[in-house]
Amino acid sequence: MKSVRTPGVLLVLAASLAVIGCGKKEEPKAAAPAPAPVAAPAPAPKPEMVVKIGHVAPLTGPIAHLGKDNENGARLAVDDANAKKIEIDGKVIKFELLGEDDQADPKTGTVVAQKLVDAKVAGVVGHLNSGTTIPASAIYNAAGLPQISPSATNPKYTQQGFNTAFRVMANDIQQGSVVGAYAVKDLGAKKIAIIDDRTAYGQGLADEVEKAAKAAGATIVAREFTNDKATDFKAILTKIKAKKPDVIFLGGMDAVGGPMLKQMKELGITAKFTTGDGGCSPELIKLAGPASEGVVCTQAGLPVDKLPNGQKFVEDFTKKYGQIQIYSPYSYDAVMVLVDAMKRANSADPVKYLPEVGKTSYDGVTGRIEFDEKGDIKNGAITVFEIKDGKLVTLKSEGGTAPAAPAAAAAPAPAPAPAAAPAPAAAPAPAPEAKK
Ligand code: ABU
Repeated sequence: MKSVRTPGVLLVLAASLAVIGCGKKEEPKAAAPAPAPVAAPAPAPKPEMVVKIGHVAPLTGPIAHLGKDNENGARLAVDDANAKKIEIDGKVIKFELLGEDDQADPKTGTVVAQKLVDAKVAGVVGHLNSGTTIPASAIYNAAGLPQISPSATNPKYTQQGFNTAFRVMANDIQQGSVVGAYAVKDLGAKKIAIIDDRTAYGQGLADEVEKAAKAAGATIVAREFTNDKATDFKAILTKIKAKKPDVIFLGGMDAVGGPMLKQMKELGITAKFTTGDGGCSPELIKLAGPASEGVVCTQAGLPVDKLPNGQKFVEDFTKKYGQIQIYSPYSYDAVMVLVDAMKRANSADPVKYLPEVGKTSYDGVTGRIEFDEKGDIKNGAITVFEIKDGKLVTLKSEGGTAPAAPAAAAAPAPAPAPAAAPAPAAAPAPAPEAKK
């Protein structure tokens, strides 16, 4: 049998340790610090992508004020779009406006059009003049770039078979027929004298007015012309005075109309002066002064300050840039139509989003925007104004589609109506009122 023996010294040590162990009061242990919360990793910022939009208008020369008005409208749209931090294809888009000056000159128009193509813009808003818009449109078309003119009204622009050409206002076939009929039926003109500035717009609109006035029963007693840089019209006005017209129509811009009105007054011509959208501006009133009283003119759209989305535009624009001339609301909408098409295509590549431009149904500051197969606005509007007490006063509108009024941001949800009434499709004709 194996004997187990414990050595005496070990026994003593064990006993001593037992005594020490029993006598020690255990110190309270400090609570272990809670593990630091692991911070959730900050979401990676979405990548940014710059999308360039071209804009072209005359920024120098006699109608630079209109070119700047157009460009400022486009600039406001870019600022508003950037404030919305629009995402396309997972990227936050930073829109940049590349503004070019075509000096209202057809040749310069094609040069700056190519410059924008080379700068790889995604689309173009412009040009202002029909005479520059039409030749430039061939360059944009060859590059597959969507182009929306906010102001060129010559019908030829959208009659070339280009799937890239669009306009957001009525054309001069519509405008000419309204002006010609108004001169005869509303102003009672039997004898009409017509002057144009030999531009694509001025001459084209004058031809349409002549056709419509003749169809309504008037006689054209004079057909004279000048140019878009001229400031002395005494020779042609003297010839016209001898024909004793009831109405004079000018196919030209406000820079020509202003001094022409002053010289009509100096020559004692009392015929009613009428003109189209290019002369229907606050600048005409400034240039002609009291000689502008009673002028009747048209614009190729609805009065923006009477439209639900238009009122905010008028406030924002005038705060930032001052008085609206004519087309800035249309250049604002033209930018927004491009942006809207990019969003729907989820791409800023012109190849991918161009087809969406044609399918646009957009409620802009100028009304509902939809395009026909040629790229003209569907149901374009013409508004007739008269200058009274130094202001453009709406007389009547034909055509156009106003969007439904936008919901007030903070308004409580309305109680459901028993039966919803359909929103009227067409804008009611605005009551005569001064245009802001
Ligand atoms: N729509 C009048 C001014 C611009 C243009 O068509 O030439």
